[in-house]
Amino acid sequence: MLDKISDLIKEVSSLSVNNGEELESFRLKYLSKKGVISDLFDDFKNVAPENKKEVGQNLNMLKQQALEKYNSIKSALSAIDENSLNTDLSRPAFPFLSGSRHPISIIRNEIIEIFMRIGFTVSEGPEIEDDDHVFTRLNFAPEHPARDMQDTFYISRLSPEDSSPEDILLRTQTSSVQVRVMQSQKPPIRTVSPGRVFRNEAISARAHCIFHQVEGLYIDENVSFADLKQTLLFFSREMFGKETEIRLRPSYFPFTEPSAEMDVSCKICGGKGCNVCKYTGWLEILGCGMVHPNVLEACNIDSNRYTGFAFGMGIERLAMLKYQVNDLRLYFENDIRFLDQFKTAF
Ligand code: 2U9
Repeated sequence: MLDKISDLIKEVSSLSVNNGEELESFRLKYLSKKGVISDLFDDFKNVAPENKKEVGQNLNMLKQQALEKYNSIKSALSAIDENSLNTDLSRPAFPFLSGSRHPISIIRNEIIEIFMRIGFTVSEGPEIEDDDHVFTRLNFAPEHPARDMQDTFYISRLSPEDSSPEDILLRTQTSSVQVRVMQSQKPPIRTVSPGRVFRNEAISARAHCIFHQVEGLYIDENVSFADLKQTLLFFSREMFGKETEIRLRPSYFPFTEPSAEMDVSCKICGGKGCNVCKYTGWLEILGCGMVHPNVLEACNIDSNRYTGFAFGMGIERLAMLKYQVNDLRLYFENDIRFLDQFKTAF
């Protein structure tokens, strides 16, 4: 009997059980009432008394070993069962909600990156400004209509009728940042200033009281109008494609002289005329000019030694042209259904 028990111990330990069915066969063969171990216990009464102790110990060892093997395989198989429930490949995927860049940020970054490639730095400044940096040093006459309360949001104004350089207001253009750059740095200066600006306008599909600009400034010795034209041609071709043409039309701004407005050839119709370019073949995208000597002097830069060019563009206008979304309000409402459509852009 001892030999039989020791054979069974070896058999139980080497037996491989891989699934529930095999485990049940194992239980029936070794552990059930009609199993081999139970038979051995029945035969135990026939063992000679002097062998009872040794046979009994071995028999108990066999039973214990079979039980432990059964229990450990049972719990391992039920863990596999639970795991396979968790990795049900037919279950719908967990929805990971990813954000997207705002269209205004996408266009702003594109503009900044193009100018950075040709040596422009990025400068930022306060949205709450004083009259001195927004108007006076930019050569706005004291009675200029832009200073009017109907056009500018004032935070504090010494007199409702007259403007004063100490008046505090929301900046109407980011050139105020560049005034600060000129006051604190010596030429050569090559910088773009992106940011929010504020104008006292009724909100509609075509106008908003907040919008975004990128303004550029380049000051050095011998900077000419030809430099301005070539820089803007480079920018336009990087932004709108290498076939793009530009044209400059004379204009007027207090801070530049001469001043111009720049159009790019319409990318949609290739200049032939369509409803986007209103059948002109051209789209107006920015204003520009040579920095007025009065502005250089007001910012402590010698206008006999240095010249410079400047330009400014509204980002919403570029976004409207690029994405053909012509209601300005959509750019400010942050409706997820609108923003989601810019997921593939970055
Ligand atoms: C300094 C001096 C001059 C920046 C310039 C424009 C022309 C211009 C408009 C475009 C559409 C504003 O957003 S908009 O309404 N801007 O036409 N901006 S030149 O001139 C400067 C800048 C800084 C020190």
